[in-house]
Amino acid sequence: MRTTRKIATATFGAAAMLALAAGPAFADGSVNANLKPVPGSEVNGSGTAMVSVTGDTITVTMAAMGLLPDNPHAAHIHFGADARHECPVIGDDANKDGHLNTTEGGPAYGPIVVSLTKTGDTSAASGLAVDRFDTAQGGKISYERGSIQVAPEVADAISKGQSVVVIHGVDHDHDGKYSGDTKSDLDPSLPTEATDPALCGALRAAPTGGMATGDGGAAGGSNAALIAVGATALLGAAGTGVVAARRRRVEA
Ligand SMILES: [Cu+2]
Repeated sequence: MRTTRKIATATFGAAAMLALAAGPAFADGSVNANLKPVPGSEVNGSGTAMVSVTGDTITVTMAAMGLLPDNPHAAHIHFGADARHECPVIGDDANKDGHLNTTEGGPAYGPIVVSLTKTGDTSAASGLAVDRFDTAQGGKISYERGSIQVAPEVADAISKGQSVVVIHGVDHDHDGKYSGDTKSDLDPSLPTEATDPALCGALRAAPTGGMATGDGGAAGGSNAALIAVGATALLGAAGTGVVAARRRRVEA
């Protein structure tokens, strides 16, 4: 693993220059996000997410804690061309009830473009496929899924740092379950607690300084290694090496 990482890191400088030279048409790359509580959610949690883009496929790694335990948490990548490409602020609380529902966050992060399900379909159609999302045992989510097919414009938006990760499911009344009289804006058969955004983070390109040192910042060691592997993917021609490096990382 150590060897792999050194090689990958060493390749990065060249990859970065290549990406700069190639300009915006060069879409592959990696972005990451610090997940923070959505204002008004009363969630005391945090997390990180990382997405690497290769052509029209993405690999997503996500970890979060402080969520309502043992209940399904829908999680998505959101993007809208007209959105602010950010997490919502309390000023987005259109009905002034002190909480943000998913729709109220729309102007900030746009509609669902990828459903971070554990199995099966990952399109927006699976946005509320509660039986296929993580149930956050102990309030924690640890998620990794590769080979997720996305539309070309979505891959492009993610690479450009315009997409946002949102984990849903809150517990405003602190009764340990999704409940309450207010219905979900997404599915009136569910309480709004089941779908209100809990944690959010805008997926941005990783700062180069954090990758060079491999420590400090929010990325942390293993993320830095993943980012370096993603950067190696920029080299296109080094395709076989990338596959080998990815395998090694998964085994590590
Ligand atoms: Cu969402």
